[in-house]
Amino acid sequence: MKMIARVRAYLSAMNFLVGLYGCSTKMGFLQGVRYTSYRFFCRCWFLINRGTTIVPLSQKSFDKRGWATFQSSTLTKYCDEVLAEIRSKERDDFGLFDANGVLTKPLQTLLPNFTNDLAKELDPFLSSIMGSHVKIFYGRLLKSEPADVRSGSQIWHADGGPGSCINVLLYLQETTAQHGAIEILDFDTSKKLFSVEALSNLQSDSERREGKAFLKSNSKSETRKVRNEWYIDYINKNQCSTAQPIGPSGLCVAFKNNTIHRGGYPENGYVRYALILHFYPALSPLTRAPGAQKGYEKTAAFPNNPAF
Ligand SMILES: O=C(O)CCC(=O)C(=O)O
Ligand SMILES: [Fe+2]
Repeated sequence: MKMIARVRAYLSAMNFLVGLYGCSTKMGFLQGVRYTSYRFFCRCWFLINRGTTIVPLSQKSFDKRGWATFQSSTLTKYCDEVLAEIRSKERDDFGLFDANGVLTKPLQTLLPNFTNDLAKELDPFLSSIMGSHVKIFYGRLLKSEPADVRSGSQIWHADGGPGSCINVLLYLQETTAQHGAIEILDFDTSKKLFSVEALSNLQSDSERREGKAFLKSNSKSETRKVRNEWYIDYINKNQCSTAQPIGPSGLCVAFKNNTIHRGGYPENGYVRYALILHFYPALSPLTRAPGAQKGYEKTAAFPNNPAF
């Protein structure tokens, strides 16, 4: 029985590591390979149809580093207008954001032209880092306010969706460290940390305690907390550099869904408004995405079908 459990643990670690290095995801090779194959298909399609205009270097460096930023005066203008609209709505509607700071109305009611306006600006940048056209799976508007302790996405974590997913955070006002700008660990270091964790799962608890490796707890939230402390320890001991992109309203921070990050923890006296969008590879340009009719509500953490 013990032997079977050991073989199972090895196979599961193998599935995890091949998924991580082959498909850039924590979900394992068996689940993640469909998304990576579809991204490959979209990249080939894009390459054939775009010819020489593609910039493969920006896609490669994005894959390695795990994040990139973009800004333009049009985006700033757009985000300023969106924030003015939110602030005016907030005056008459105290329930505009829920207890978690998520907008309670469908995104389109607040931003009717949101895809078309954003698409024109973001499409070239996102296509260059995705290496293909892109489409949106969901969008959420977040208002982050000061709290006594970090919780949820404010502690170090990786989202763990498909490796083809790019998260985009669009700041709706000038965002500094005090506003709770996002902090990101590069993808190469993130992968190293995930590998140590996967390999330490093969050890017994006492072996792990000895090696001071991260120790899983029975509760999910407790495990997240312990993992966060373990990440902080690793980052400090190894002097890993973490990036914290800050900038004017309209700054777009794109990062790999599986790279380690934390954010949205403003200091007292500060508030942060940001739009979070999840992008996936597509065969046609964003401006022609059928999602514009369907809306961008979050119905699941990630799509079941990569070709949604
Ligand atoms: O609010 C933030 O800065 C972090 C958001 C986050 O963790 C995410 O979008 O996955
Ligand atoms: Fe996250």
